[in-house]
Amino acid sequence: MNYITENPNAALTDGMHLLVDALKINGVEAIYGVVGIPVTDLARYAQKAGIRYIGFRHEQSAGHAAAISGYLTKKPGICLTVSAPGFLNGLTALTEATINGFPMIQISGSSDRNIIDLQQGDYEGLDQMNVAKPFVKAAYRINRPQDIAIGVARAIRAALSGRPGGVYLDITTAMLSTTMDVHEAQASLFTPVDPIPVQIPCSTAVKRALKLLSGATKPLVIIGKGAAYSQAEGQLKEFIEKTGIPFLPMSMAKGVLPDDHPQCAASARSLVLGQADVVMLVGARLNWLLNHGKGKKWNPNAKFIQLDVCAEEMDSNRPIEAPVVGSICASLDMILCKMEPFNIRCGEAWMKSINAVKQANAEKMQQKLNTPTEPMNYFNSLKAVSEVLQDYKDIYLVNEGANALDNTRNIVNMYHPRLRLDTGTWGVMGVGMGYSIGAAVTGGKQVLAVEGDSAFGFSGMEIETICRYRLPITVLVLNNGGIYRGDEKGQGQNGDPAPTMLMPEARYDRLIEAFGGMAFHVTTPEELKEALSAALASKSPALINCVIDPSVGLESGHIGNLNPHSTVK
Ligand code: OXT
Ligand code: ADP
Ligand code: MG
Repeated sequence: MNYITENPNAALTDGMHLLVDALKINGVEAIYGVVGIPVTDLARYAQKAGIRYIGFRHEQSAGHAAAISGYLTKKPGICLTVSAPGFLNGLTALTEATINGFPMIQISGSSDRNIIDLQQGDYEGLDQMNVAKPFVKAAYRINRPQDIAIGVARAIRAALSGRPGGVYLDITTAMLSTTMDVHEAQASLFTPVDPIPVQIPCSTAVKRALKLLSGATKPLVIIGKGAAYSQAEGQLKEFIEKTGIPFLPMSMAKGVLPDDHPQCAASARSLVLGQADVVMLVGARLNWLLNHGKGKKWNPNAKFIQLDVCAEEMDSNRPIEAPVVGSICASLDMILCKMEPFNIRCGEAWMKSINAVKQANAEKMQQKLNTPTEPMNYFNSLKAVSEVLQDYKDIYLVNEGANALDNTRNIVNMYHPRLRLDTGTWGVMGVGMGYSIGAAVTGGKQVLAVEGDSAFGFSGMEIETICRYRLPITVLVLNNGGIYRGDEKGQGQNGDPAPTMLMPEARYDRLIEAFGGMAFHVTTPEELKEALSAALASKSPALINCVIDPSVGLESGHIGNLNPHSTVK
């Protein structure tokens, strides 16, 4: 329902109502934010107009919720913030969305331009648009209500087209209260046509890639979260199964094809990176997560094919022998269509050597999973989690921490696309509750968030948000009492705890009790299984405090080599 239908006799509307109408006709279903001057009424009007408003305790979590909603739906997630401090609180998430390639729009109220520009000390005064610019894909300001429709359309296009990303949309207090003729206002509204234009790759580029692949003896496909975002699972399945080529999923791409697929090489990672002679990247960048495509992890003679919508990504870290610039689905469609004459078929010997390593690593892993310890460690606790999840293969798994992240990624298999939501390209802590809330609201499925105790602390107050909206989210805090581990002794003279220390005896379960959610405190795998089963069956807010041995975590998890004084480079 828009302003005219709701107020048939009104001659005028204003910026605030018109913005709600513009969001509504552009299909915005939810806004994630924190209200205050000057956007409180905006949230009220949006709610009244049928847009779901989810109010958070901190803008960063609201931003993460919007970002993940964008990733899951290919529609920009919307975050609403107040001026200056609220804007800045949301900016980390907006930047994170840009780095990850998730479409998101942060709409922020801003104070009086005349006072800000002369630095005369306005209430929450900050030159927000210019502050945002270096961190986002695009930043726009709407100064007049008659520009709202265009401003929103520009924000949507910028967020969605090419490589998706974060867009900042500045709305001034003055604009929100400026009136205009209601009929002219309604007539200005529109929805942008084809905001994600399909980019068809050049057929020469596709043939070049197929020729390279046809000469490979040890081919490898690396599937990244760009492929997950593109919803390319159908084409990828066909390509992988027709060619017999092994695939390595990046963290958030786990489940694009199921982890138990016979061609999945996740548990033979070092082998495939070290030996593959032709590597086809599908929506994955050669950034730090792939050692920039060089160094001792990689076969120095490997040649690369890269499928990406972003032309300047090619050669960003090393030469790409066969760049295929285009939308992933369109590129894979063309590859499937043109591949027959190239007769691409992965040799048996390559798959056999991969299978041998997979089996050896699986046996090593089984041994760790099956070794009981007291207190629990990451392996026996996550084995319990993985067993319970066999009955919940279709729920979101949000995951952050260091050891809590790396071990969950390797122990808990994913079976469906876009269900694993984690720290992503930046390795950032604090996404946990925002992602959980955004996924639950957007996807309508229940969520399990597996959190390190430090990671949880970054957004823990959103437990109240989860309880307020009665969302089906279970938070499992793997509590080892610290960042990486919880047994370090402080080295100062005054008895202060070590920099990595948190409180090992902390009872995170008591937090959720304060808001009426289900609380569990567990110390054995059996208790964990029971608690997790009950929590997931309830489909209501729950938190499990799971006591992990403080001495078992690795410094920085699997990326300890990145520490300046690490000896494992
Ligand atoms: O082939 P090989 O032999 O090599 O074996 C590999 C696989 O084949 C094999 N494997 C398997 N074997 C058997 N079975 C299965 N299923 C299987 N699967 C795999 O296992 C090995 C390893 O495989 P993997 O993991 O795939 O490979 P590898 O080499 O590890 O992969 C490399 C990476 C880089 C791709 C991968 O590790 C990865 O994706 N890593 C992401 C790392 C990351 O982003 N970490 C988060 C950041 S850490 C740090 O920065 C933290 N901070 C600082 C901070 C941050 N981040 N943000 C902000 C805002 N402020 C501060 C903080 C505060 S973490 C952190 C909190 C930590 O404390 P918590 O309490 O929260 O957490 P705990 O650590 O639990 O205490
Ligand atoms: P991962 O961390 O899983 O390796 P990255 O975020 O590094 O994945 O890479 C994702 C890549 O996917 C980005 O380079 C981005 O440009 C690309 N991408 C995203 N959406 C599409 C799309 N629809 N078509 C083609 N490429 C895409
Ligand atoms: Mg910890």
